[in-house]
Amino acid sequence: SQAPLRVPITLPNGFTYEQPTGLFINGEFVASKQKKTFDVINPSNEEKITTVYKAMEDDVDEAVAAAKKAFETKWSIVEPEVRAKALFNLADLVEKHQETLAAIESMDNGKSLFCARGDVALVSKYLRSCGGWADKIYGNVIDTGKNHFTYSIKEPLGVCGQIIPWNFPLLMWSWKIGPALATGNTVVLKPAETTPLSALFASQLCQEAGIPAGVVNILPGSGRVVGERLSAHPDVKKIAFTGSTATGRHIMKVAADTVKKVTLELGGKSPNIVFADADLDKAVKNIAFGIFYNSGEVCCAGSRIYIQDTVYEEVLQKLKDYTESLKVGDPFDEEVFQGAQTSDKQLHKILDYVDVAKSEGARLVTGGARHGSKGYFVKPTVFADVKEDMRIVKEEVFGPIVTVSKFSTVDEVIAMANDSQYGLAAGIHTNDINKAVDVSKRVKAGTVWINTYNNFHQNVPFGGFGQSGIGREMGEAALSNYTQTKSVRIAIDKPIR
Ligand code: TXE
Repeated sequence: SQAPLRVPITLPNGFTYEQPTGLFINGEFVASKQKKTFDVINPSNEEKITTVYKAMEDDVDEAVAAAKKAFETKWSIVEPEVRAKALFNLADLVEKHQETLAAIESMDNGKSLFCARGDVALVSKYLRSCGGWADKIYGNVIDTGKNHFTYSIKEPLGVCGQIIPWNFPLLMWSWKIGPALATGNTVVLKPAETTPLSALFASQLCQEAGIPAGVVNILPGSGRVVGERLSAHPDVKKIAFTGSTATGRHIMKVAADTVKKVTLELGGKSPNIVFADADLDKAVKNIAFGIFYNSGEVCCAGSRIYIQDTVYEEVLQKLKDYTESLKVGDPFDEEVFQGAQTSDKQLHKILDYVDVAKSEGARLVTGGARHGSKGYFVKPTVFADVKEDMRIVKEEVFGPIVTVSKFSTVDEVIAMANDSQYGLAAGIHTNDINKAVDVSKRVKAGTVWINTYNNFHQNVPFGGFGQSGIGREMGEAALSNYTQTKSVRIAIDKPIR
Protein backbone atom coordinates (compact mmCIF):
# COMPACT_ATOMS: atom_id res chain seq x y z
CA SER A 1 0.00 0.00 0.00
CA GLN A 2 1.26 3.42 -0.98
CA ALA A 3 1.88 6.14 1.63
CA PRO A 4 -0.19 9.32 1.16
CA LEU A 5 1.32 12.39 -0.52
CA ARG A 6 -0.19 14.78 2.01
CA VAL A 7 -1.11 14.21 5.63
CA PRO A 8 -2.99 16.35 8.14
CA ILE A 9 -0.73 17.15 11.07
CA THR A 10 -1.73 18.68 14.37
CA LEU A 11 1.13 20.83 15.60
CA PRO A 12 2.07 20.81 19.28
CA ASN A 13 0.36 24.22 19.59
CA GLY A 14 -2.94 22.65 18.48
CA PHE A 15 -2.94 24.18 15.02
CA THR A 16 -3.67 21.77 12.14
CA TYR A 17 -2.15 21.96 8.68
CA GLU A 18 -1.55 19.75 5.64
CA GLN A 19 2.00 18.51 5.23
CA PRO A 20 3.19 17.43 1.77
CA THR A 21 5.13 14.17 2.11
CA GLY A 22 6.11 13.38 -1.49
CA LEU A 23 9.13 14.36 -3.51
CA PHE A 24 8.55 17.75 -5.16
CA ILE A 25 9.42 17.22 -8.83
CA ASN A 26 8.30 19.36 -11.74
CA GLY A 27 5.74 21.21 -9.63
CA GLU A 28 4.06 18.14 -8.18
CA PHE A 29 4.38 16.01 -5.09
CA VAL A 30 5.05 12.44 -6.16
CA ALA A 31 5.95 9.10 -4.60
CA SER A 32 9.54 7.95 -5.05
CA LYS A 33 9.83 5.51 -7.95
CA GLN A 34 10.94 2.71 -5.66
CA LYS A 35 8.29 3.67 -3.09
CA LYS A 36 10.88 3.99 -0.34
CA THR A 37 9.97 6.09 2.70
CA PHE A 38 11.49 7.22 6.00
CA ASP A 39 10.08 8.43 9.28
CA VAL A 40 10.45 11.97 10.60
CA ILE A 41 10.89 12.22 14.36
CA ASN A 42 9.97 15.03 16.74
CA PRO A 43 13.16 15.53 18.79
CA SER A 44 11.26 17.02 21.73
CA ASN A 45 9.29 13.85 22.46
CA GLU A 46 11.04 11.24 20.28
CA GLU A 47 7.72 10.40 18.60
CA LYS A 48 7.15 9.93 14.90
CA ILE A 49 5.63 12.99 13.19
CA THR A 50 4.99 11.43 9.80
CA THR A 51 6.45 9.35 6.98
CA VAL A 52 8.05 11.04 3.98
CA TYR A 53 9.02 9.60 0.61
CA LYS A 54 12.70 8.96 0.19
CA ALA A 55 14.33 9.81 -3.12
CA MET A 56 16.80 7.43 -4.78
CA GLU A 57 19.12 7.84 -7.80
CA ASP A 58 16.34 7.39 -10.36
CA ASP A 59 14.33 10.16 -8.70
CA VAL A 60 17.38 12.44 -8.80
CA ASP A 61 17.73 11.81 -12.52
CA GLU A 62 14.09 12.69 -13.10
CA ALA A 63 14.29 15.87 -11.01
CA VAL A 64 17.50 16.98 -12.76
CA ALA A 65 15.85 16.42 -16.16
CA ALA A 66 12.84 18.50 -15.06
CA ALA A 67 15.12 21.25 -13.77
CA LYS A 68 17.15 21.20 -17.00
CA LYS A 69 14.03 21.57 -19.12
CA ALA A 70 12.68 24.35 -16.90
CA PHE A 71 16.03 26.12 -17.15
CA GLU A 72 16.20 25.96 -20.92
CA THR A 73 12.57 26.62 -21.78
CA LYS A 74 11.41 28.89 -18.98
CA TRP A 75 13.43 30.36 -16.16
CA SER A 76 16.64 31.42 -17.90
CA ILE A 77 14.77 33.16 -20.72
CA VAL A 78 12.01 35.06 -18.91
CA GLU A 79 12.38 38.78 -18.36
CA PRO A 80 14.38 39.42 -15.18
CA GLU A 81 11.44 41.38 -13.76
CA VAL A 82 9.35 38.20 -13.89
CA ARG A 83 11.88 36.47 -11.66
CA ALA A 84 11.91 39.50 -9.37
CA LYS A 85 8.13 39.54 -9.01
CA ALA A 86 7.98 35.78 -8.34
CA LEU A 87 10.57 36.09 -5.54
CA PHE A 88 8.68 39.04 -4.03
CA ASN A 89 5.52 36.91 -4.12
CA LEU A 90 7.33 33.98 -2.51
CA ALA A 91 8.60 36.29 0.25
CA ASP A 92 5.02 37.50 0.84
CA LEU A 93 3.69 33.95 0.95
CA VAL A 94 6.34 32.91 3.49
CA GLU A 95 5.27 35.91 5.55
CA LYS A 96 1.61 34.93 5.23
CA HIS A 97 2.39 31.42 6.51
CA GLN A 98 5.06 32.49 9.00
CA GLU A 99 3.42 31.08 12.12
CA THR A 100 2.80 27.69 10.47
CA LEU A 101 6.33 27.59 9.11
CA ALA A 102 7.86 28.51 12.47
CA ALA A 103 5.80 25.83 14.21
CA ILE A 104 6.78 23.19 11.61
CA GLU A 105 10.42 24.14 12.12
CA SER A 106 10.18 23.89 15.91
CA MET A 107 8.44 20.55 15.72
CA ASP A 108 10.83 19.06 13.18
CA ASN A 109 14.18 20.49 14.36
CA GLY A 110 13.42 20.88 18.08
CA LYS A 111 14.44 24.56 18.19
CA SER A 112 12.44 26.94 20.36
CA LEU A 113 9.63 28.85 18.71
CA PHE A 114 11.59 31.99 19.62
CA CYS A 115 14.44 30.84 17.37
CA ALA A 116 12.16 29.51 14.62
CA ARG A 117 10.31 32.82 14.35
CA GLY A 118 13.65 34.59 13.89
CA ASP A 119 14.54 32.17 11.09
CA VAL A 120 11.28 32.66 9.21
CA ALA A 121 11.53 36.46 9.46
CA LEU A 122 14.97 36.32 7.87
CA VAL A 123 13.72 33.91 5.18
CA SER A 124 11.11 36.36 3.87
CA LYS A 125 13.50 39.31 4.10
CA TYR A 126 16.16 37.40 2.22
CA LEU A 127 13.84 36.17 -0.55
CA ARG A 128 12.63 39.75 -1.00
CA SER A 129 16.20 40.97 -1.19
CA CYS A 130 16.93 38.33 -3.87
CA GLY A 131 13.89 39.56 -5.80
CA GLY A 132 15.44 43.01 -5.69
CA TRP A 133 18.65 41.72 -7.25
CA ALA A 134 16.93 39.72 -10.01
CA ASP A 135 16.68 42.64 -12.44
CA LYS A 136 19.99 44.22 -11.44
CA ILE A 137 22.49 41.66 -12.71
CA TYR A 138 25.00 43.70 -14.72
CA GLY A 139 28.07 42.96 -16.77
CA ASN A 140 30.58 45.59 -17.92
CA VAL A 141 31.52 47.48 -21.03
CA ILE A 142 35.28 47.15 -21.38
CA ASP A 143 37.34 49.69 -23.30
CA THR A 144 39.60 47.66 -25.60
CA GLY A 145 40.35 50.38 -28.14
CA LYS A 146 38.61 51.74 -31.20
CA ASN A 147 38.65 48.56 -33.31
CA HIS A 148 36.42 46.57 -30.99
CA PHE A 149 33.33 46.91 -28.90
CA THR A 150 33.70 44.63 -25.87
CA TYR A 151 31.29 43.78 -23.07
CA SER A 152 30.69 41.09 -20.51
CA ILE A 153 27.39 39.58 -19.38
CA LYS A 154 26.52 37.47 -16.37
CA GLU A 155 24.78 34.26 -17.34
CA PRO A 156 23.22 31.64 -15.09
CA LEU A 157 24.92 28.25 -14.68
CA GLY A 158 22.02 25.88 -15.25
CA VAL A 159 20.79 23.20 -12.86
CA CYS A 160 22.15 23.71 -9.35
CA GLY A 161 22.34 20.88 -6.80
CA GLN A 162 21.86 22.17 -3.29
CA ILE A 163 22.45 20.10 -0.16
CA ILE A 164 21.45 21.54 3.19
CA PRO A 165 21.70 20.58 6.88
CA TRP A 166 19.20 20.26 9.70
CA ASN A 167 20.09 23.19 11.97
CA PHE A 168 18.31 25.89 9.92
CA PRO A 169 16.24 23.85 7.46
CA LEU A 170 14.06 26.68 6.12
CA LEU A 171 16.67 29.42 6.33
CA MET A 172 19.15 27.29 4.37
CA TRP A 173 16.42 26.55 1.80
CA SER A 174 16.10 30.31 1.26
CA TRP A 175 19.87 31.01 1.24
CA LYS A 176 20.17 28.38 -1.48
CA ILE A 177 17.16 28.89 -3.74
CA GLY A 178 17.05 32.72 -3.42
CA PRO A 179 20.24 33.68 -5.28
CA ALA A 180 19.97 30.71 -7.67
CA LEU A 181 16.50 31.76 -8.79
CA ALA A 182 17.30 35.47 -8.90
CA THR A 183 20.06 34.82 -11.42
CA GLY A 184 17.99 32.49 -13.65
CA ASN A 185 19.12 29.04 -12.49
CA THR A 186 16.92 26.10 -11.56
CA VAL A 187 17.50 23.87 -8.53
CA VAL A 188 17.30 20.38 -7.14
CA LEU A 189 17.60 20.69 -3.38
CA LYS A 190 18.11 17.95 -0.82
CA PRO A 191 17.02 18.75 2.73
CA ALA A 192 18.67 16.89 5.61
CA GLU A 193 17.25 13.46 6.43
CA THR A 194 16.01 14.54 9.84
CA THR A 195 14.31 17.83 8.84
CA PRO A 196 12.53 17.71 5.45
CA LEU A 197 9.16 19.18 6.46
CA SER A 198 9.55 22.98 6.20
CA ALA A 199 11.24 22.89 2.77
CA LEU A 200 8.45 20.67 1.42
CA PHE A 201 5.76 22.94 2.86
CA ALA A 202 7.41 26.14 1.63
CA SER A 203 8.17 24.81 -1.84
CA GLN A 204 4.49 24.24 -2.55
CA LEU A 205 4.17 28.05 -2.35
CA CYS A 206 6.37 28.37 -5.47
CA GLN A 207 3.52 27.77 -7.89
CA GLU A 208 1.28 30.36 -6.26
CA ALA A 209 4.23 32.78 -6.37
CA GLY A 210 4.52 32.35 -10.14
CA ILE A 211 7.63 30.17 -10.20
CA PRO A 212 7.10 27.68 -13.03
CA ALA A 213 7.04 23.90 -12.49
CA GLY A 214 10.52 22.36 -12.55
CA VAL A 215 12.37 25.47 -11.38
CA VAL A 216 12.44 24.27 -7.76
CA ASN A 217 12.64 20.54 -7.01
CA ILE A 218 12.96 19.11 -3.51
CA LEU A 219 14.24 15.61 -2.83
CA PRO A 220 14.18 14.33 0.74
CA GLY A 221 16.66 11.49 0.98
CA SER A 222 20.03 10.40 2.23
CA GLY A 223 23.33 12.12 1.64
CA ARG A 224 24.95 8.94 0.48
CA VAL A 225 22.35 8.39 -2.28
CA VAL A 226 20.77 11.72 -3.28
CA GLY A 227 23.70 13.92 -2.25
CA GLU A 228 26.23 11.72 -4.06
CA ARG A 229 24.15 11.52 -7.22
CA LEU A 230 23.63 15.28 -7.32
CA SER A 231 27.36 15.87 -6.79
CA ALA A 232 28.25 13.50 -9.64
CA HIS A 233 25.41 14.19 -12.10
CA PRO A 234 26.74 15.52 -15.44
CA ASP A 235 23.73 17.83 -15.92
CA VAL A 236 24.20 19.50 -12.54
CA LYS A 237 26.49 22.48 -13.09
CA LYS A 238 26.94 23.64 -9.53
CA ILE A 239 26.82 22.24 -6.01
CA ALA A 240 26.05 24.46 -3.05
CA PHE A 241 26.52 22.70 0.27
CA THR A 242 26.11 23.56 3.92
CA GLY A 243 27.18 20.96 6.45
CA SER A 244 30.19 19.32 8.03
CA THR A 245 33.72 19.96 6.81
CA ALA A 246 34.24 16.21 6.24
CA THR A 247 31.22 15.92 3.95
CA GLY A 248 32.11 19.18 2.17
CA ARG A 249 35.59 17.87 1.42
CA HIS A 250 34.09 14.66 0.03
CA ILE A 251 31.56 16.54 -2.14
CA MET A 252 34.36 18.62 -3.66
CA LYS A 253 36.15 15.45 -4.68
CA VAL A 254 33.04 13.89 -6.24
CA ALA A 255 32.17 17.14 -8.02
CA ALA A 256 35.69 17.37 -9.43
CA ASP A 257 34.98 14.69 -12.03
CA THR A 258 32.55 16.98 -13.83
CA VAL A 259 34.31 20.22 -12.76
CA LYS A 260 31.23 21.63 -11.09
CA LYS A 261 31.30 25.02 -9.46
CA VAL A 262 31.31 24.32 -5.73
CA THR A 263 30.45 26.55 -2.80
CA LEU A 264 30.72 25.26 0.74
CA GLU A 265 29.58 26.59 4.08
CA LEU A 266 31.16 24.32 6.67
CA GLY A 267 31.94 24.00 10.33
CA GLY A 268 33.50 26.37 12.80
CA LYS A 269 35.00 26.84 16.23
CA SER A 270 34.57 30.57 16.52
CA PRO A 271 36.30 32.67 19.20
CA ASN A 272 34.33 35.17 21.26
CA ILE A 273 36.61 37.63 23.07
CA VAL A 274 35.75 39.72 26.14
CA PHE A 275 38.13 42.56 26.98
CA ALA A 276 38.16 44.01 30.50
CA ASP A 277 36.94 47.38 29.22
CA ALA A 278 33.71 45.94 27.78
CA ASP A 279 30.26 46.49 29.25
CA LEU A 280 30.46 43.17 31.07
CA ASP A 281 26.73 42.56 31.55
CA LYS A 282 26.06 43.10 27.85
CA ALA A 283 29.09 41.01 26.93
CA VAL A 284 27.83 38.11 29.04
CA LYS A 285 24.44 38.17 27.30
CA ASN A 286 26.19 38.24 23.92
CA ILE A 287 28.56 35.37 24.67
CA ALA A 288 25.69 33.27 26.06
CA PHE A 289 23.56 34.08 23.01
CA GLY A 290 26.57 33.31 20.84
CA ILE A 291 26.72 29.71 22.01
CA PHE A 292 23.27 28.74 23.30
CA TYR A 293 21.16 30.28 20.51
CA ASN A 294 19.47 27.55 18.44
CA SER A 295 20.63 25.00 21.04
CA GLY A 296 24.22 25.58 19.93
CA GLU A 297 23.46 24.09 16.51
CA VAL A 298 24.95 27.07 14.70
CA CYS A 299 27.93 26.81 12.36
CA CYS A 300 29.28 30.16 13.58
CA ALA A 301 28.52 29.54 17.28
CA GLY A 302 30.95 31.37 19.54
CA SER A 303 32.14 28.12 21.08
CA ARG A 304 35.50 29.39 22.40
CA ILE A 305 35.20 32.22 24.89
CA TYR A 306 38.32 34.22 25.80
CA ILE A 307 38.13 36.49 28.85
CA GLN A 308 40.80 38.99 29.86
CA ASP A 309 42.52 37.93 33.08
CA THR A 310 41.59 40.98 35.20
CA VAL A 311 37.86 40.24 34.85
CA TYR A 312 38.06 36.47 34.31
CA GLU A 313 36.42 35.22 37.52
CA GLU A 314 33.87 38.03 37.52
CA VAL A 315 32.71 37.34 33.95
CA LEU A 316 32.75 33.59 34.53
CA GLN A 317 30.46 34.00 37.56
CA LYS A 318 28.10 36.23 35.57
CA LEU A 319 28.11 33.73 32.69
CA LYS A 320 27.29 30.89 35.09
CA ASP A 321 24.38 32.83 36.60
CA TYR A 322 23.04 33.93 33.25
CA THR A 323 23.36 30.43 31.75
CA GLU A 324 21.48 28.92 34.67
CA SER A 325 18.67 31.44 34.13
CA LEU A 326 18.01 30.28 30.56
CA LYS A 327 14.87 28.22 30.24
CA VAL A 328 15.37 24.89 28.49
CA GLY A 329 12.58 22.57 27.38
CA ASP A 330 9.38 22.41 25.30
CA PRO A 331 10.07 24.52 22.17
CA PHE A 332 6.43 25.59 22.10
CA ASP A 333 6.61 27.13 25.58
CA GLU A 334 6.83 30.87 24.82
CA GLU A 335 9.34 31.36 27.66
CA VAL A 336 11.74 28.69 26.49
CA PHE A 337 15.01 29.93 25.03
CA GLN A 338 16.65 26.59 24.24
CA GLY A 339 14.75 23.65 22.75
CA ALA A 340 15.88 20.15 21.86
CA GLN A 341 18.91 19.02 19.89
CA THR A 342 17.84 17.80 16.52
CA SER A 343 18.52 14.09 16.76
CA ASP A 344 19.54 11.20 18.93
CA LYS A 345 22.87 11.18 17.06
CA GLN A 346 23.58 14.81 17.96
CA LEU A 347 22.50 14.29 21.58
CA HIS A 348 25.00 11.50 21.98
CA LYS A 349 27.75 13.33 20.15
CA ILE A 350 27.34 16.24 22.57
CA LEU A 351 27.24 14.04 25.68
CA ASP A 352 30.37 12.25 24.45
CA TYR A 353 32.13 15.63 24.24
CA VAL A 354 31.12 16.36 27.84
CA ASP A 355 33.01 13.19 28.81
CA VAL A 356 35.94 14.18 26.61
CA ALA A 357 36.16 17.61 28.26
CA LYS A 358 35.99 16.12 31.75
CA SER A 359 38.64 13.52 31.00
CA GLU A 360 40.89 16.24 29.56
CA GLY A 361 40.65 18.08 32.89
CA ALA A 362 38.41 21.01 31.95
CA ARG A 363 36.53 22.56 34.91
CA LEU A 364 32.76 22.06 34.61
CA VAL A 365 31.13 25.35 35.67
CA THR A 366 27.51 24.48 34.89
CA GLY A 367 25.43 21.98 32.91
CA GLY A 368 27.24 18.95 31.54
CA ALA A 369 24.26 16.61 31.38
CA ARG A 370 21.10 15.72 29.57
CA HIS A 371 18.05 17.78 30.53
CA GLY A 372 15.15 15.45 31.39
CA SER A 373 14.87 11.91 30.11
CA LYS A 374 12.52 12.28 27.15
CA GLY A 375 13.49 14.36 24.14
CA TYR A 376 17.01 15.30 23.08
CA PHE A 377 17.63 18.15 25.52
CA VAL A 378 21.04 19.16 26.86
CA LYS A 379 21.70 21.56 29.72
CA PRO A 380 23.60 24.67 28.59
CA THR A 381 27.16 23.84 29.55
CA VAL A 382 30.24 25.90 30.42
CA PHE A 383 33.75 24.45 30.77
CA ALA A 384 36.43 26.78 32.16
CA ASP A 385 40.22 26.73 32.57
CA VAL A 386 40.69 24.80 29.34
CA LYS A 387 44.02 24.36 27.59
CA GLU A 388 44.23 25.37 23.95
CA ASP A 389 45.30 21.92 22.74
CA MET A 390 42.35 20.09 24.28
CA ARG A 391 39.93 18.41 21.87
CA ILE A 392 37.05 20.34 23.46
CA VAL A 393 38.77 23.56 22.28
CA LYS A 394 39.78 22.29 18.85
CA GLU A 395 36.78 20.28 17.60
CA GLU A 396 33.29 21.42 16.63
CA VAL A 397 30.72 20.05 19.09
CA PHE A 398 27.64 21.67 17.55
CA GLY A 399 25.70 21.84 20.76
CA PRO A 400 25.22 24.06 23.84
CA ILE A 401 28.76 23.63 25.12
CA VAL A 402 31.29 26.40 25.45
CA THR A 403 34.87 26.57 26.65
CA VAL A 404 36.35 29.51 28.54
CA SER A 405 40.03 30.49 28.50
CA LYS A 406 41.98 33.34 30.10
CA PHE A 407 44.27 35.80 28.27
CA SER A 408 46.20 38.88 29.23
CA THR A 409 47.32 40.76 26.08
CA VAL A 410 45.84 41.53 22.67
CA ASP A 411 48.65 39.68 20.90
CA GLU A 412 48.10 36.63 23.06
CA VAL A 413 44.36 36.44 22.40
CA ILE A 414 44.82 36.97 18.64
CA ALA A 415 47.19 34.00 18.57
CA MET A 416 44.71 31.87 20.53
CA ALA A 417 41.74 32.96 18.40
CA ASN A 418 43.54 32.21 15.14
CA ASP A 419 44.87 28.82 16.22
CA SER A 420 42.15 26.87 14.41
CA GLN A 421 41.61 25.14 11.07
CA TYR A 422 38.31 27.03 10.89
CA GLY A 423 37.53 30.72 10.29
CA LEU A 424 33.83 31.32 10.16
CA ALA A 425 33.19 34.06 12.72
CA ALA A 426 34.63 35.92 15.69
CA GLY A 427 33.21 38.13 18.42
CA ILE A 428 34.90 41.09 20.13
CA HIS A 429 33.54 42.80 23.23
CA THR A 430 35.19 46.10 24.12
CA ASN A 431 34.37 49.78 24.52
CA ASP A 432 37.66 50.80 22.89
CA ILE A 433 37.04 51.49 19.20
CA ASN A 434 40.74 51.31 18.36
CA LYS A 435 41.08 47.88 19.92
CA ALA A 436 37.88 46.71 18.19
CA VAL A 437 39.13 47.74 14.75
CA ASP A 438 42.64 46.40 15.34
CA VAL A 439 41.44 42.99 16.53
CA SER A 440 38.79 42.73 13.80
CA LYS A 441 41.56 43.20 11.20
CA ARG A 442 43.84 40.61 12.72
CA VAL A 443 41.35 37.85 13.45
CA LYS A 444 40.90 35.25 10.71
CA ALA A 445 37.15 35.00 10.20
CA GLY A 446 34.55 35.60 7.51
CA THR A 447 32.35 37.59 9.89
CA VAL A 448 33.42 39.67 12.89
CA TRP A 449 30.79 40.80 15.38
CA ILE A 450 31.66 43.70 17.69
CA ASN A 451 29.55 44.03 20.85
CA THR A 452 26.99 41.65 19.35
CA TYR A 453 26.92 38.04 18.11
CA ASN A 454 24.93 35.75 15.76
CA ASN A 455 23.63 38.96 14.25
CA PHE A 456 22.58 38.37 10.62
CA HIS A 457 21.27 40.65 7.92
CA GLN A 458 20.04 39.67 4.47
CA ASN A 459 22.44 42.09 2.75
CA VAL A 460 25.58 41.11 4.67
CA PRO A 461 27.76 38.35 3.16
CA PHE A 462 28.34 35.30 5.31
CA GLY A 463 30.90 32.52 4.83
CA GLY A 464 34.19 31.10 5.97
CA PHE A 465 37.93 31.61 5.93
CA GLY A 466 40.12 28.51 6.01
CA GLN A 467 38.38 25.15 6.25
CA SER A 468 35.08 26.84 7.09
CA GLY A 469 34.25 27.03 3.43
CA ILE A 470 34.34 28.55 -0.02
CA GLY A 471 32.12 31.41 -1.21
CA ARG A 472 29.78 33.80 0.54
CA GLU A 473 26.02 33.65 1.02
CA MET A 474 23.58 36.57 1.24
CA GLY A 475 24.15 40.08 -0.07
CA GLU A 476 25.54 40.80 -3.51
CA ALA A 477 28.33 38.28 -2.89
CA ALA A 478 25.88 35.36 -3.14
CA LEU A 479 25.00 36.21 -6.74
CA SER A 480 28.49 35.50 -8.06
CA ASN A 481 28.13 31.89 -6.89
CA TYR A 482 25.36 31.46 -9.43
CA THR A 483 26.56 33.31 -12.53
CA GLN A 484 29.37 32.92 -15.03
CA THR A 485 30.87 35.72 -17.07
CA LYS A 486 30.66 35.71 -20.83
CA SER A 487 32.88 38.20 -22.66
CA VAL A 488 31.78 39.40 -26.06
CA ARG A 489 34.09 41.20 -28.52
CA ILE A 490 32.73 42.76 -31.66
CA ALA A 491 35.27 43.68 -34.32
CA ILE A 492 34.48 47.06 -35.86
CA ASP A 493 35.46 47.15 -39.54
CA LYS A 494 35.31 50.88 -40.05
CA PRO A 495 35.83 52.83 -36.88
CA ILE A 496 34.16 56.22 -37.20
CA ARG A 497 37.09 57.96 -35.55
O1 TXE B 1 26.58 16.38 8.74
P1 TXE B 1 26.65 16.19 7.17
P2 TXE B 1 25.87 15.50 9.89
C1 TXE B 1 28.57 19.42 11.59
C2 TXE B 1 28.29 19.34 13.08
C3 TXE B 1 27.61 18.02 13.20
C4 TXE B 1 28.37 17.20 12.20
C5 TXE B 1 27.69 15.96 11.69
O2 TXE B 1 29.50 19.34 13.77
O3 TXE B 1 27.70 17.50 14.49
O4 TXE B 1 28.59 18.08 11.13
O5 TXE B 1 26.40 16.24 11.17
C6 TXE B 1 24.33 15.51 3.39
N1 TXE B 1 27.24 13.44 -0.35
N2 TXE B 1 27.56 20.18 10.88
O6 TXE B 1 26.36 14.10 9.84
O7 TXE B 1 26.98 14.77 6.83
C7 TXE B 1 23.36 15.13 4.48
O8 TXE B 1 22.37 14.25 3.98
C8 TXE B 1 26.41 14.48 -0.38
C9 TXE B 1 27.82 21.59 10.73
O9 TXE B 1 24.41 15.68 9.80
O10 TXE B 1 27.58 17.21 6.67
C10 TXE B 1 22.82 16.49 4.88
O11 TXE B 1 21.82 16.91 3.96
N3 TXE B 1 25.72 14.92 0.67
C11 TXE B 1 26.87 22.23 9.81
C12 TXE B 1 24.05 17.38 4.74
O12 TXE B 1 24.96 16.67 3.91
C13 TXE B 1 25.89 14.28 1.84
C14 TXE B 1 25.51 21.74 9.70
C15 TXE B 1 24.76 17.69 6.06
O13 TXE B 1 25.16 16.50 6.67
C16 TXE B 1 26.76 13.20 1.96
C17 TXE B 1 25.42 20.31 9.86
C18 TXE B 1 27.45 12.77 0.80
N4 TXE B 1 28.29 11.73 0.82
C19 TXE B 1 26.41 19.59 10.47
N5 TXE B 1 26.74 12.77 3.25
C20 TXE B 1 27.01 23.68 9.55
N6 TXE B 1 28.14 24.14 9.08
O14 TXE B 1 26.08 24.46 9.71
C21 TXE B 1 25.87 13.56 3.91
N7 TXE B 1 25.34 14.48 3.07
